[in-house]
Amino acid sequence: IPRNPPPTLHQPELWSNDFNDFICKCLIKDFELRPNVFELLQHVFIKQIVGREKTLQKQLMELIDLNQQMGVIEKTRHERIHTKKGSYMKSQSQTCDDVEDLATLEVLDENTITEQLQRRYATEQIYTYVGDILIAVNPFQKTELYTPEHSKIYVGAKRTSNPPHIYAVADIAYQSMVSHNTDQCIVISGESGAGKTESAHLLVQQLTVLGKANNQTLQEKILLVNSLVEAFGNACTVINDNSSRFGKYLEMKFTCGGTVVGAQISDYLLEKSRVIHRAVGERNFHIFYYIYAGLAERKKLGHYKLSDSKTPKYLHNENVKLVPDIVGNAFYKEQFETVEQCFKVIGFTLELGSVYSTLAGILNAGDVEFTSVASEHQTDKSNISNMAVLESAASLLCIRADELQEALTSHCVVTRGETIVRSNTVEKAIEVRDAMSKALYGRLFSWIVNRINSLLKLDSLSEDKGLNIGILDIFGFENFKRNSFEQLCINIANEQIQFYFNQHIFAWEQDEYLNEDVDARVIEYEDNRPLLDLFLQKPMGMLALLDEESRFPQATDQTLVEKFEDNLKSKNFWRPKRVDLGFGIHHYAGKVIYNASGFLAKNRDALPADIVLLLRSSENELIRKLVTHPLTKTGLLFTLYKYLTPLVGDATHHPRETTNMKTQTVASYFRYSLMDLLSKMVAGQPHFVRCIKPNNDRQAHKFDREKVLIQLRYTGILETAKIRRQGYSHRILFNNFIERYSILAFRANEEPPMNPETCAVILEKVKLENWVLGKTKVFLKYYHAEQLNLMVRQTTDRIVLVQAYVRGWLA
Ligand code: AD9
Ligand code: MG
Repeated sequence: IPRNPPPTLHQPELWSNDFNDFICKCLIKDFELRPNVFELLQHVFIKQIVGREKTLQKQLMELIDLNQQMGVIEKTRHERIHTKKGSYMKSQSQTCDDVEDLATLEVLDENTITEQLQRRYATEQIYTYVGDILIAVNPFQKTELYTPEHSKIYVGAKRTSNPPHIYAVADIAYQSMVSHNTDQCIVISGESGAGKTESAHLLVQQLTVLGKANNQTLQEKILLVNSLVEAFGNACTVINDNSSRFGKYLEMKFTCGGTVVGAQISDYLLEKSRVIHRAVGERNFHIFYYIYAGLAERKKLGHYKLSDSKTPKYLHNENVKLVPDIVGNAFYKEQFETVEQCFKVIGFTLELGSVYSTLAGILNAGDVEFTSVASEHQTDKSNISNMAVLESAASLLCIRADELQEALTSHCVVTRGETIVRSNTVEKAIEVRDAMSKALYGRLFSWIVNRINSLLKLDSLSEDKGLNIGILDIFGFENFKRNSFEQLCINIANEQIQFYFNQHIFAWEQDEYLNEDVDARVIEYEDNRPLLDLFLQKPMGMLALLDEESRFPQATDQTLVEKFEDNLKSKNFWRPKRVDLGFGIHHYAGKVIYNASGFLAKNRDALPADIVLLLRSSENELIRKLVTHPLTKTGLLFTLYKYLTPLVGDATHHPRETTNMKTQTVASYFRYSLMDLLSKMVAGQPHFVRCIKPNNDRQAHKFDREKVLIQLRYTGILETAKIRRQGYSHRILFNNFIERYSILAFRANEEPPMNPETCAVILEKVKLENWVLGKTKVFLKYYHAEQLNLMVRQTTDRIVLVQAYVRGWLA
């Protein structure tokens, strides 16, 4: 008899009555008692209660039988890790008021949710679930959450057995991809500086662990790609020192067995205008500073015709001095080495020099200056006032200086079949110069992304086989003092993503209830469909109107705004009084006043034909490539547009199909990339990570409730919490349900009929409540699924143990 038998074992009636039954009941019902029961078996039962062994053996054999029928069951125990403070461990940290899933809260209002997030944030628990959505509050400091031990415990673990974590999202997406054989898509959203890009990195990191990249270099490459793309696509802004100035969709490719074999990146809407102009306190793309510092270190500034004393115009900033702010900057030097290393690992070797000279060429071009010269026929002609700089630019771009001069200061017009050369005014010449710089940089960026893609192409598997997990990291909603064309595009993209989110969470949920005759209370939510129609409809949507106006040579930004006012009939659009060229949009996330100044030029994004021709004559192969290939991407899935039609109001064409390169506008390309992005997203099963910025000062331990509340409101988290609680987040086909869970209610040799009644029997047997049977599926609350899975696991665990024990015993 065990020295300290648990209290139940002292109950004499249990001892004297049917002891066998008791043992078996303990084994089956009371998991916690198991160790004691085994001890008991060993010490007492076998020796003393002779004659009853047979019955016991028989019952145990049945269990073994069941076990075998279920195939090999592996016992996986995820060992909890202990952090120094011990606060990380769920069991220690979770007080009764502290929840890891907001959808389980009894009281569900804004205040409670904010309070929960704040309380968790105070103890460095930055992650919280709302049903199956992860909220990540930016800690603004290094945390101990990403150690290899963390990485390990989130592999294949039940979601509730560890605290919420971004690694759990990676795991859920991965397991769901492998077990359901479907593509997955992780959408990360949040405002600038909320932590989207960091989250994307962490996901990629964990996915390479899960995907067991057996090929070390591939794994290395996938992780390196980020730093390379960020050097070219990120910049220091007033909000974030490493702000992504483009949207990124990274697809990790896997074999059907789940081994990672490659990756592909799509980029959206690089903010090219940053090359030529930045708001106060902001900087150009990182790469310019990196090469400046790196080339200086190697004493190669001269080779690339960069000065070590005079700051190029494109890098001007109130408080940046070339020396020592850039040239002497140790961080930039280090980054330069990293970038060069990335280039090499990824497989760019020959082109490095060309990349540097293109960048240096852009910087030099930015310094070309013009003066106005009076002429007999035209009052304002332009001349180049610093020929030496122009020559440097030309030599870096490997074109002829006189031809560059001509292309900048004049243009050809064709009238009545005759080609006439007209001089450019100083303003026009500056415009052409900047257009060239923007175009070169934008195309260089796309080229790098394309090259990366071809180098990360799948190792061993053809494109159409295999599975993928996409990770979307796209700029959040923006509302500045002055909002221009770029903000409009960004906000439309966010509007579209919000719509997708709503569709996923609310509409699809409701649809399923309807189809299955399940009565679920209709949840009210803010439908932003009217806004999408306002922007994207044809021919009267805002982007279509913008395109139409861009085709008229005489149109101005003023006529554009008037056109908007005349045609856009929506309560979400208005013209504010006393704001020249202003118009307002009431976005899902709030009201934004835009200034239409420059809209037409930005939309046309015209690169004069003379410049294109000139660059095509470059002796540098890279530059020739940049201007020869069209900007549009290849290999896109047009067929999906049909699928998208209900999403966006109308199907659109690939711009290249209908318009030639000359007339392709930013708006039409943008519409098209939105479609492309969405087509990829809707094709996979979505997962959402909502990043929250706890304060505007980038400070650790500071939680601004008002600020958080606003973000919760416009990311739809409150509605999400509600619907997750009220709705049925798990729907399982009857057959699947019975296959999975019949073990909980039936014996191994029983074959229950595949019908809804069997499902009800199982659910009743395990005493779950509030489930519903639809026409074809069992509707479960999200916590039901977890309870059921836990019970299955406990049962199988028990069987494994019993089997192991009995094997030894019978032997
Ligand atoms: V933007 O829209 O590209 O301007 P993001 O991408 O949302 O923005 P980012 O991921 O760049 O924000 O995060 C901003 C900064 O917050 C980072 O540079 C880190 O210093 C900080 N951060 C974000 N997430 C974490 C984290 N999980 N742990 C530690 C973090 N620091
Ligand atoms: Mg970012």
